[in-house]
This record gives sequence, C-alpha cells and structure tokens, in this order.
Amino acid sequence: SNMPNYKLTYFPVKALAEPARFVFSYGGIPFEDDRFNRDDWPKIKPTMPFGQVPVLEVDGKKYAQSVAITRYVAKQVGLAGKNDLEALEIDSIVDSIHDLRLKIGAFHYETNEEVKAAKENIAKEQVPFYLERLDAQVKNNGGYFVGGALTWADLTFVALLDYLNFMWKSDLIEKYDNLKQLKEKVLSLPAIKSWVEKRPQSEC
Ligand SMILES: N[C@@H](CCC(=O)N[C@@H](CS)C(=O)NCC(=O)O)C(=O)O
Repeated sequence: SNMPNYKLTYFPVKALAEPARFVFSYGGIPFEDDRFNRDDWPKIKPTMPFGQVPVLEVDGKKYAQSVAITRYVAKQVGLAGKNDLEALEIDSIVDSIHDLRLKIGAFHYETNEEVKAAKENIAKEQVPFYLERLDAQVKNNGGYFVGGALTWADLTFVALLDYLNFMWKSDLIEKYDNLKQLKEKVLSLPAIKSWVEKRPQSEC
C-alpha cells in the first residue's frame, strides 16, 4: 500500500512534538516537519481540532494530541510492544512521563511569584519520586522501559528531556544512572543521531 502523506504541525520547538519526530525518524518514515512562527498562532489556532498543537495531518485530515499521535506512529514502525500487555505497560510509562512533565510545568508556567515559589517546593518533592521509579523501571527491564527492548516509551522520554531540563533549569537525570544510560543508548541510534544533527536548533 502507499505510504500516507504526513504533516506534523507545531511551534518551532521540540517539546511535545519531539517524541513523534523521534519515532518518525527512527522508522525512516518521511514527514513534513511544519513549524509555524509564534506570531502566526492566533490565525492558526482556530483551524486546529482542539485549538492546540501538535497536530498530525494524515492525507489532509487533522488529528490532535501528541501522545495519540506518537502511539500511532509507533504502531507503524513496530515500537508499540509485542502484545497488548506490553502496550499497556508502555502506555502506563508514557502517561507517567507526562504526569512528571505536568508537575514540572505547573511551577514553570506559574506567573504569580509567590504561588510559583510554593509550587516549586511541591515539585522539588514530587519530581524525585517519579525519577526514582522511572530509573528503577529501566534497571528492572534490561536497560529499557518495557520488555527489554526499545519502544516508543524510551523515545518519548529522551525526546522530551531537553524540554523538561529547560523548565527544571538543571539536568533532571544527573543522579539517575539507568536513565542516563537509556539517554545515551537512544541518542546513539543511527537514525536518531542523524535526526538530532539535522533538526532545526531550538532551546526547548
Ligand atoms: N494534551 C495535549 C496538549 C497540547 C498543548 O498543551 N499544546 C500547547 C503547546 S505545548 C498549545 O497548543 N498551546 C497554545 C494554546 O493553547 O493556545 C497534547 O499532548 O498534545
């Protein structure tokens, strides 16, 4: 069958679009990496299914939600687990990674300085709780999150790291050896390496 035409639309950053970009790149699936200027967002927003991005267009039809998009691409390239139970474990890890992301974002995006300080204290307690468990998950599963093999959970975590570190303002995984090894392993995959070399530069 013919390969669909893929266009992934997002702000000119890594953040929530980078997991899908990693999976597309890993699988060698061509996609249009559509990055709009921030000034154009008010014009683009009403054209998006739920008023947000990332959005994947498949043969002209738009689909919202970064995790749904990444999972779909992962299925196309064989990174979605060997069976339904592995798929459940992958989903569970990916949702926990996004819970961690939301805890970090809760204080990063807070504009009231007093509230921000309070939220930062909460995050300082919550973040290690997640990282300890994610690190143990990799340790107990042969150096990957699930099933002793690469899945889109691994690509999601490593793809999001720059964004998480940007919000956290320091190296989130500095003290977590298994997560550090996972990061090195993913970044040394030839297809990921070449994507990281050729992608547009952005801070987060
Ligand atoms: N749950 C959604 C969240 C999407 C989201 O928060 N998008 C933000 C950018 S990271 C956005 O579009 N913000 C602009 C706006 O809401 O107007 C996903 O994972 O795709």
